[in-house]
Amino acid sequence: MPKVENIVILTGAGISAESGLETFRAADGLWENHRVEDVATPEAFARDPLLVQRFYDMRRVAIMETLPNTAHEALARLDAEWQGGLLLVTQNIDDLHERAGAMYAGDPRVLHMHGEGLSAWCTACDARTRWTTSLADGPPCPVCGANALRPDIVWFGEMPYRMDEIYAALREADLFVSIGTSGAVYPAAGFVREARECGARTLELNLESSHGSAWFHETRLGPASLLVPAWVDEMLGMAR
Ligand code: BJW
Repeated sequence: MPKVENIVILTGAGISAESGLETFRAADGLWENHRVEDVATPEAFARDPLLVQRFYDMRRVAIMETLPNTAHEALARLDAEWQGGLLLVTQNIDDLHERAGAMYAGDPRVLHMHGEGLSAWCTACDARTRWTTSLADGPPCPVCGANALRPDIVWFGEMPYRMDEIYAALREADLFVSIGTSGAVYPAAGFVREARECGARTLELNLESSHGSAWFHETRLGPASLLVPAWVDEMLGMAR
């Protein structure tokens, strides 16, 4: 492989599956007979805020009951030891990358493009507050007091966070690695194409082929808990 300096990693629900968090397209993507696409939208929130708040209350509890697995830990080790550029973009709203990174000194380089489950966003004053309890009871915003808190989540039809930063990193990347994502949701599904057209080598690690597999130079199939630590060993071995 040519020399690698800058790495961009994209993770999806598959990396947290072995920690016990269900993926979106598992269980037919249903929650209490609602399609996830019908809960995770601003229109759904406007129509039935309590339903949507209950969905995310449940997700918040699940996140807090879950632990990082060996795949999160391996990426945290790569982040701590990799001397070149590295950006870990996650579509996941859990904090398992951060918790795995807490074992190492310094802040992990993690960007949550679809928001964070343990954060509440006040649509009145725009403040974001760490949140670990229910939002369904309609608590006031701790900053401005308005009853305008919603989950700090990017729903369908909304702009994912920090896209400029992500595209800048993709343009500079020598290696783009996608882990445990189906490639069904844009714009994340288009990152492989962007990185490849800008000259990066592209690698996919997934349990099974995804919608975007044809765009990758290489696909390795298997569970993230095995594939990711093995790949990280390879990368750190190469750098020494
Ligand atoms: C394992 C494993 C193991 C299992 N080991 N692997 C038509 C065409 C193109 C786009 C659109 C379109 N119509 C509408 C759109 C836009 C829309 C979209 O993409 N819709 C699609 C349904 C087509 N996108 C948007 O609206 C986005 N905004 C947007 O586009 O703004 C405009 C814009 C334009 C241009 C530039 C920039 C912006 C917003 C998308 C927001 C997504 N939100 C969600 C829910 C919120 C978070 C939450 O509630 O948790 O985010 S949807 C849901 O899907 C969630 C996920 O982050 C996201 C991706 O899912 P992911 O992670 O891939 O999970 P799965 O379940 O799909 O796949 C799991 C994978 O793991 C599988 O491949 C398994 O094999 C694997 N796996 N176990 C390894 N052990």
